[in-house]
Amino acid sequence: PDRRLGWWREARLGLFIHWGLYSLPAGIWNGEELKGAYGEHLMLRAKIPVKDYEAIAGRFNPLKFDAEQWVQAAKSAGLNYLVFTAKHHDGFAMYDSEVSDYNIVRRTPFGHDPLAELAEACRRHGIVPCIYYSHAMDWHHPDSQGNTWDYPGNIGAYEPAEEWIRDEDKSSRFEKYLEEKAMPQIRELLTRYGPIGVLWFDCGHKLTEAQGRRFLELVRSIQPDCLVNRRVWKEPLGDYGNTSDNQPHVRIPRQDWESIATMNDSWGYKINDHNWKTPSEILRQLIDTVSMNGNYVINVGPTGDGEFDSESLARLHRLGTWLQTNGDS
Ligand code: FUL
Repeated sequence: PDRRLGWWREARLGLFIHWGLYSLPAGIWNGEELKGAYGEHLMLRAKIPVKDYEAIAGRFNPLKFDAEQWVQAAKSAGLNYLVFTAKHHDGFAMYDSEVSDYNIVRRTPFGHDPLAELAEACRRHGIVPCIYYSHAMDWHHPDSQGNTWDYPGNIGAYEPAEEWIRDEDKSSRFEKYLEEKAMPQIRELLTRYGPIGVLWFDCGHKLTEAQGRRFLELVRSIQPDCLVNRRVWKEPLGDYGNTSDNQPHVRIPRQDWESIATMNDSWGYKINDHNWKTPSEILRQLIDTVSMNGNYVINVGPTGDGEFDSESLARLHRLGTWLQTNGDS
């Protein structure tokens, strides 16, 4: 594990990027504002039918997307790795996937593969490219978890593994989703974009331990040096632990841990989320985490046009200037 963790312990700081179809409605659906939930959870919270959610793709044309600019922003903020949402819970792949045509290249007028462009830009600037993948939940696939409004027989968004595992139909259909979509997409992600620093899994507590292990082993078999966070299942699987979302002060009593934080309340862009942490609050979280030997990953949710909004940019800028004056490199 030390061989794998070496670069990560040194890197200390990362940028999380939550970008997907949800970035376009930005927390508003049919004129109604999504309250008290993350922007990227819009589909679940507003119970948007697959057909209607799919239609967002037809309007998704982020012409301002510029991988070079995003990576430059991370670089000048002093962040050393970048975690990009290749597929979030909505099931839409933000890369060119042959496993499922429900992806940015095949379904949107934009037609670029942002992951390919980001991975290249990262390598040019010495930033380690990492991939977020929602392996347990997929609200688009008829056999996965979470979407019970289109697929009433499905595993519910908050149904623990101990419950659905006893339901033969639910568990065999969920296996089908794992075999036909999640695992093959992980394989694509690890064979097409060069060496990946971390495969950042999410909500693995919704799997059985055996399923968690299969994902871990899949990653190991393709890229043995790629790190896997514990959300692949839960303790003790994986290389390092994460705090709960936005709990930077909760230290995980292990050597290797990572705290993840938003700048406002949402990970995905939400136009009416103005609850921004001040630059000093963000700095304080960073310092607290690093002083307790943790890694700190700060999030930006780019807009549906493909840009970092000005509030996020201002905060990244502040981090960069502080680190330049006070950092050790
Ligand atoms: C959570 C997810 O449900 C959020 O949408 C976000 O991706 C966060 C980092 O992890 O579990």
